[in-house]
Amino acid sequence: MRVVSLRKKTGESRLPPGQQAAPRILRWGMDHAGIVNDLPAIDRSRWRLTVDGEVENRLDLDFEAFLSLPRAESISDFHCVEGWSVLDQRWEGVRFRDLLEAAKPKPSARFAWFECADGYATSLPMEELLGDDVLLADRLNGEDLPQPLGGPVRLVVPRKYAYKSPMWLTRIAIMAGDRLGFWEKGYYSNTADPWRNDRYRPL
Ligand SMILES: Nc1nc2c(c(=O)[nH]1)N[C@H]1C(S)=C(S)[C@@H](COP(=O)(O)O)O[C@H]1N2
Ligand SMILES: [Mo]
Repeated sequence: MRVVSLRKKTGESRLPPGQQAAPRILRWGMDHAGIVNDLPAIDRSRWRLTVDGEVENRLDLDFEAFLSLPRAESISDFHCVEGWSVLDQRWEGVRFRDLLEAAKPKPSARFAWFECADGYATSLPMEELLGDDVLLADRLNGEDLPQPLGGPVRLVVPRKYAYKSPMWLTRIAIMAGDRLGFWEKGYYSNTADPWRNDRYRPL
């Protein structure tokens, strides 16, 4: 009896198949999929985010301009494809759809390609990016987003495995067609749906 209620409290029933709840830690160099050995050092005062491609209004934002966009907050769970999940993460930042609106997408805009300061890249179809819970986050759990977790700004897409939540964002290219990201070119799924246990690319 005690074990059952404990599991409910820790939210285990909310976990997608094959996932285990874990505390949020600064995972740098441990078990995120880091592709470089050093943290990309990006000072907020030097940070820039470009939004280009299939848009009428190319954006080149500094941090101050980013902060002037409409702000939003979302509490969500975060699922790494390697099997750990962190529950109830409070992200604050700018909704992807509000940033997209500022860039005035052309009718041809169907995918977004995300580039990061460490050389990582990933992509998502537009319809997966328009939800209330999809944020360009600069704050997490009431603090400025720490650099090891993607600061100054990362994307958060809670309904996908976390390799679709790129850290240290530098560029968003809006595209008419898709292209495969860093892990998706290898054996990870390009659709990446935790609720369907959709971890690997079909052979
Ligand atoms: N730029 C960049 N973003 C990235 C990665 C990366 O290596 N580089 N790893 C991804 C993976 S696999 C995971 S699990 C999460 C880790 O996020 P966390 O540090 O908040 O746990 O970042 C994702 N975004
Ligand atoms: Mo991951």
